[in-house]
Amino acid sequence: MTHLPISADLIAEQNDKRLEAVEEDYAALSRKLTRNGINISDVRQKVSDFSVAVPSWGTGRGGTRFAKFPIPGEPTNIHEKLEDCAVINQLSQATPRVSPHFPWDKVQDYSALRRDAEALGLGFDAINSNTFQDQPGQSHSYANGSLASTDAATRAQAVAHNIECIEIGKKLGATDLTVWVGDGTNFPGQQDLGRSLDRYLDAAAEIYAALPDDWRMLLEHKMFEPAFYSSVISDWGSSILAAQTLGEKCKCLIDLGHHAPNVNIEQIVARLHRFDKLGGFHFNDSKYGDDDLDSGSINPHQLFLVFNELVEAERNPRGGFSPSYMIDQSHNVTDPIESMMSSADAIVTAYSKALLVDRDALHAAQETNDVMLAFQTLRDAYKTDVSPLLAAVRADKGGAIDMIATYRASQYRERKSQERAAVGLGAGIV
Ligand code: PSV
Ligand code: MN
Ligand code: MN
Repeated sequence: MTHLPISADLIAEQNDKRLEAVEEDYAALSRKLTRNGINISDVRQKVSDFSVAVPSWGTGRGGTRFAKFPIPGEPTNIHEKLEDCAVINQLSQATPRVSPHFPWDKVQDYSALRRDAEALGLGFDAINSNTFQDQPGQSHSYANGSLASTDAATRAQAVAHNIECIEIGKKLGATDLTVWVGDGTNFPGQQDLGRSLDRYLDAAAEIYAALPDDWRMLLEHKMFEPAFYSSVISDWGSSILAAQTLGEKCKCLIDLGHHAPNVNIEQIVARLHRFDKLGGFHFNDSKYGDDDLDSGSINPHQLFLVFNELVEAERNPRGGFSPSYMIDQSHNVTDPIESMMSSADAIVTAYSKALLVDRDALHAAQETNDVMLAFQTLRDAYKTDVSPLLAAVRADKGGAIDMIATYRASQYRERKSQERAAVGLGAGIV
């Protein structure tokens, strides 16, 4: 029995006001696609089947190391976070899973949490471990690294935490463990660059050995921060080498904010897929570094090009194709529910546009080196306004045509600000 947080009547009432306009625009889009030889129903089915997970940690106001500005009614525990995730999913109909982070998410009873999630129409996605911060009462500090620490007891503690995350994940029905470590150095000479990777690989192999058969370990690389001179798993090269060393069930996860400026991320997608190591994504956007801004807010074209490679990869699966899609964002100045609905929309938009690329025309232009035609084939798809299609898919599934307007009309946050305890001030999270 599901108990969804937003009234279905309110959604229907809000949709009624907008349905006629959506139907008109949808019919025009359908005619345009038919002229291009595309059956809109085929695209509609794929869009309807698409989903992306939301991060439990993204439901609260994030912050910077300078400050955090909480809003009234933000969640104070994992149960309230799930409730907010259910709002995002109910209105967007595109985010049915939550990716938790431990020990940030404090849980007494994992089976009860799973039941809670199910009652809200949610499941769990990749479990994120955390060995980049010390926790109260922890025996060994991560100040000098975790899986790559020079101290064997610290490495063992980091391994044990990751294995505990696998155990938690089993109870929650997850099948992926995402491992990001902040290990690295701030000074030349601080650590031996070769030996620190050796230590990381040995420790990671112990985690890998604890993976159930149907699980995957996703290695998330990041160029810098918190370490500013070198990071142990700094880039996709280090990541794929580690994943190949660890084994078949180890794949690479791309966080869009974790690269040097101007890096061609879509090419990284193609490379990882080529060697069957593309495991998943942390979607976000950035202007300067790992800004964790809303997906598609700065560079929606890059997001489209990433999805163009993903659609290409799906059609040419080689060893397989099942990347996990997750949002990883920090919402410092917006209501996180609104940001994540808008982000999910940007992600589904990029996917839908990538589905519209005339692949035969593109491949023919590539084969004959017709550069402009190849580029225009991508551009035609990118220019297409798919919003009526997305709105129709959402409405069909019980979601909102206008997600933000419907959310505001529901007064959900106002209600929660009466019910929930206030969140403290303080600096934010990584
Ligand atoms: C690190 O910057 C990261 O992208 C990892 O995914 C962490 O788990 C997450 O951010 C924490 O916000
Ligand atoms: Mn990330
Ligand atoms: Mn990050």
